[in-house]
Amino acid sequence: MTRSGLQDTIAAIATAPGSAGVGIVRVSGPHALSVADRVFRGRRAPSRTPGGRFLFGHLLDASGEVLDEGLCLIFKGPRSYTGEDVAELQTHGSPAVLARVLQATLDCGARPARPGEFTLRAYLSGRLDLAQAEAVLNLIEAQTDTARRQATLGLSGALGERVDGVARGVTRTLAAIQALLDYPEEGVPDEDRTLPLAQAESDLRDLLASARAGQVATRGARLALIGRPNAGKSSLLNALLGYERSIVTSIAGTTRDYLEAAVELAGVPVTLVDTAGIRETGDAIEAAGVRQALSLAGAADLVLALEDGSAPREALPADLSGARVIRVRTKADLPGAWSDPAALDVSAVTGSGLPALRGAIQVALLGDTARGEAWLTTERQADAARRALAHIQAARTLPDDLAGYELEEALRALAELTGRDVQEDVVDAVFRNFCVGK
Ligand SMILES: Nc1nc2c(ncn2[C@@H]2O[C@H](COP(=O)(O)OP(=O)(O)OP(=O)(O)O)[C@@H](O)[C@H]2O)c(=O)[nH]1
Ligand SMILES: [Mg+2]
Repeated sequence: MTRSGLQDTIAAIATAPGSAGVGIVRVSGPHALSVADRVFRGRRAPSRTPGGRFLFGHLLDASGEVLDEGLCLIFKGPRSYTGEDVAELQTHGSPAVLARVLQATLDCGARPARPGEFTLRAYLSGRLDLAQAEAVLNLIEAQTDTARRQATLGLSGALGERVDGVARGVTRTLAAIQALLDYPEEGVPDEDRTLPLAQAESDLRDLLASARAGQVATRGARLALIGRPNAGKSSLLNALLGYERSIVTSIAGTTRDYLEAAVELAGVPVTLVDTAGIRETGDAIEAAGVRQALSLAGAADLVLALEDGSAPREALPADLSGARVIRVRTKADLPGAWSDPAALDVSAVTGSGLPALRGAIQVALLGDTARGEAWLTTERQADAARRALAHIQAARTLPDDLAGYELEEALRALAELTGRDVQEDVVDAVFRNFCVGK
C-alpha cells in the first residue's frame, strides 16, 4: 500500500477527538487547493492565494450550506509538511463541525487519509528520513519532557547526522579497499583501513548504548519491588508515589496480589509494581503471589530488591541474576542490624535516602547517556545499528576482498536505519503505528 495512491488528494481531521477551541481538517495532494476552493469561501480562492498565507471565511458543504466560519491556511509544495500542496481548514473544535467539513472535502474529491499518511508523504517526498518520521510519532506520544526532548532531537535530523558520520567512515575504508583490488601494489594506508572502522565501531557502540535509554524514555519503564514479607515494599512504593496506594500493615504477607501505579521518575514514565513478599509458604494464594512476584521481577526493566535493615539479614530466595537490580536496605530510621555498602539506605517513614534512590533509578534506566545527543528510540533503529556493528566488526578481522562485502552490508544496514534503503514492509510497519491525521 505504501507508495500507491500518491497521486490522490487525502484529507483527515488532524486534531484529537472531542471538543476543543479549534479543530483542523488537513488536505494534502495535487488537488488540495481546488478542494479547498470548493469547501471554503473567503476574500480570495485558496488556489489563487500565495503559499504561507491564510484566509478568513466560511466553510461550506458540497451543496453550499455554511458549516462554520474559520480559516484556511495555504501551503504550496514543496514548502509544506508533506511536500505537496496542503490546505489546513481551521474551524471551531466541534466534532459535529469537523465531521461535516471532512465529509465536504471527501465530496469534493479527496479521499480519507490512512494512519500516518501525511507523514508518509513527507518521507516519500524526501522531506523527512525514516528516523525523523519515527521521531514525529514519538513526539506526538511523548508524555514526559525527556521523551519530548529526544523526539525533538530526532526530528531535527540529529540522529540521521550521527548515522551519516558512521557511514562516511565505512565508505572511506570501502573505497580504499576497492582501490586496492584495482591497484594491489599500492597497499591501503592504516588511516584509511583501520582507523575509520575503529571510529565507526566506537560511534555505533555509543549509539547502541543510547538505545535502551531512548526506548525507556519513549515507552516508559517497569520497576518491580521485590523482597521478603515485611521488607517494606508497599511502604516504599507509597513513598515513591507520594500517596497511600498500597496497604501497609505489620503482618508479614499483607500484599498477596501484585499492584501497579504510574509515576514519573527522572523524566521517565515509570510503572511501579508492588509484589507479594517472597518466602516458602503453605498458603496456596500466597504461593501464587510469590510465583507472580518472581515472574514480574523477570519482566521488569529494573528491580528494587528490598531487605529489612532493622532485622537480621536473610538472603532473598530468588535468582535475580538476569535482572538489573538496585539493592535497598529499608527502615534506615531504625537501629541497623547489618550494613552493606552495595545497598542504599532508605527510610519510607522519614524519607531519608529517597533522593539517592531516585538518582540511582535514573542512572539505571537512562545510563550516563549524554542528554544533548540524539538517541536510538525504536527497536527497529537498534536492530539496524546492531547489524551494522556486526558487519563492521567482521570486516575488521577479514582479508580485504571479504571485508569489502561486509562493509557494503554495513552501509546497507545504516541506510536502513535512516530509511534511505529500506523494504516497503518496514516502512509500512513504521507508519501503521500513527494516528489518522498525522
Ligand atoms: N520504621 C520503619 N518502619 C517501616 C518502614 N517501612 C516499612 N515499615 C514497617 O514495616 C512493616 C511492613 O511494611 P510493608 O510496607 O507492609 O512491607 P511489605 O514488604 O509490603 O510486606 P508484605 O506486603 O507483607 O510483603 C509495616 O509495619 C511498616 O510500617 C520504614 O522505613 N521505617
Ligand atoms: Mg506489601
